[in-house]
Parts: sequence; structure tokens; C-alpha cells
Amino acid sequence: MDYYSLKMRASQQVGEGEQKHEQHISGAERIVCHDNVEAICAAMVRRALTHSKGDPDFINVKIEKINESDIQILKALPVTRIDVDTWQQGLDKALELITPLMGSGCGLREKLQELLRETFPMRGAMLYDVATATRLEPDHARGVRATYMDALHSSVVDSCKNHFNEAIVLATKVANAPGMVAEFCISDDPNYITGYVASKELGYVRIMKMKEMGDENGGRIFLFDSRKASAEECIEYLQKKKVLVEV
Ligand code: PML
Repeated sequence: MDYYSLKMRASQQVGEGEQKHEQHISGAERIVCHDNVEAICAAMVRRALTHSKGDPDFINVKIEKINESDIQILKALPVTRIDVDTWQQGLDKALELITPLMGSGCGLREKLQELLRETFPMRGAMLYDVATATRLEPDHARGVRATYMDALHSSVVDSCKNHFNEAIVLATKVANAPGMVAEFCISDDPNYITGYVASKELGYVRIMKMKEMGDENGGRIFLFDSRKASAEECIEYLQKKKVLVEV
């Protein structure tokens, strides 16, 4: 069967004079079969045109054919859910689950919180090496992005973002990257307070409150171990390998 990768990104010019710059409005990606290309592209454009962040000045839709033999099929990580009364309890729970995976030593919890703050202005995720306690993204402002992934057999034409559906696919791909230890994620959507931690061992752990409603700070940290794989191998997998996830 023929598959196609579809990617959409929309942006808007903001600011005046030298301050003028492009602001990201919306983005989406899918891997779909030939017959769904047209409908899914239309839904992506609709998503860009109706986004709450405003009207885009620029919408880019990229369509690439993919060989079926280049696609890896993965089983979705098992999902568990942790309900908490407050976002502080949720954040605590996430730190408690992730910190032991960073190794032994003191101050790891504080370090993780500091790293999380550093991700807030980043566009992609931070790639943090737990073996050397260093950041490995080639460009720190940009970060690294997991891309070329979708849910297997998903023909849904969805013009609004479904945070969970997109996150379980991304987290499954990330967990299978060479050398990956775990992922920590808080959404940057001010209206979405559920976050997660994920790894092959933990599965996908949804934590129902991880930040205050209205807070637009969020970010992703990929915890990686350079004793298990090279950063280049890991980044190549995250950014180039085509993955379909059985959910
Ligand atoms: C994002 O906005 O990209 C992050 C989504 C986190 C989804 C958490 C969940 O609902 O399980």
C-alpha cells in the first residue's frame, strides 16, 4: 500500500520593525494511505484556519510519499492514569517517578525542575544525557522534535487537536528511540493541564493535573543515556524513522 506523510504548520507575523517575527500558531502531522490524503489535508488546513491563537499569515502543507517497507509498527505503551487533587501533587508524582531513572545522587529532583523551566521557551524537546548531565540538542533554542509518526489504521479526519491521541503516539515512538530512558511532558496549551511521564518500563503514565489552568508554560524533556547509544543515532530515529503505532 502507498503511504504519505502529511505535515502542516501555520504561523503569523507579529511585532513591528526589527521586532517583527513569525509566531507559531498550529501544527499537525499524519501518515495516511493514498485515499485519505485529500481529506486529511483539508482537515489540517481547517485546523490552522480556526485556531484560537488567531488567523495564520502562512500555512505550509508538506506531502511526502513513504515506502511501506520503511515504516516500523510499534505497540502503544500501556496507559495508566493518576488522579490528583492539585497540580503540585501531580508534579510531585511525576518527579517521584522520573528521578530514580536519572541515576543515583542528590539534587536530581531540583535538577529536573530546573531543566523543565529551561524547556519553557524551547520549540522542541530537550535531550538530556543522564550519563554526563549535559544537554545534547544541536540547537538549544530549537530542541529536538519527534516526527514522522501516526496511529496505525487511523483514518479519522480530525480538525481539532486531541492531546492524548497525539501524545500516546509520540511517547511510544520516543520510548523506542535508541538510548532513551524516559520522557517528561507538560503541555504548553494554557487550557490543558494533564501531562505525562513515559518510558518502556513505566508505560505512559497520565497525570491529570500537572500545572495551573491558564499557565502557558510547558515543555518536554527526553532523558537519554549516552552509555547505551549515540546522540546522533537517537536524534536520527526521532526525526527520520517512520513509525505507525497500534493503539
Ligand atoms: C501537548 O500539548 O502536546 C502535550 C499533550 C499531553 C497529553 C497528556 C494526556 O492527555 O495524556
